Amino acid sequence: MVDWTAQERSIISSIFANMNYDDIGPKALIRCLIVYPWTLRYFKDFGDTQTVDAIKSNALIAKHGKTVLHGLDRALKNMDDIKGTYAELSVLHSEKLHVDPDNFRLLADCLTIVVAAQMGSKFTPDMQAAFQKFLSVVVFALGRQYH
Ligand code: HNI
Repeated sequence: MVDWTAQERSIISSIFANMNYDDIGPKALIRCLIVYPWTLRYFKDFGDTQTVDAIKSNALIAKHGKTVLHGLDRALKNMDDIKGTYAELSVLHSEKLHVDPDNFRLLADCLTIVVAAQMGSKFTPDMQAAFQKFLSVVVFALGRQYH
């Protein structure tokens, strides 16, 4: 069980409250696929992902980016039981999708970078600390089924 301070809870809620999911979700996934091209292997059924431009304009990828970000909502709403919340999603990613769990961290890092770029100087070190702690717990919970 992870302990959250009142300040961490408030920072994490405020970051998500001010987030445009439809913008940030696609940007984070697209960045992940471009920066770490081996992550594309899981998206073979998503149409054209041959070039950077194709990835950027791929509607299925954009839609999936929104799905992933909305997936984080579940953790946000259940911060005291993120592990339990993601038990099923962890099984799906390991047993059905066979996603290498190292990739969760890569996507989480891309999300941090996209949020930082969006927020600029408002993304203070303590905000980054709380946000990355939250994402680390998510990454751990999603990878739990693999351990
Ligand atoms: Ni992920 C499906 C959430 C990381 C590849 N993923 C989902 C779904 C959610 C989700 C929600 C939809 C499940 C359903 O249909 O019931 N994924 C998350 C979250 C993270 C994450 C919260 C981490 C922050 N997924 C990743 C990563 C990869 C990934 C890093 C691969 C690099 N996910 C997939 C694939 C699917 C998927 C592939 C199935 C998509 C489809 O529609 O076929």
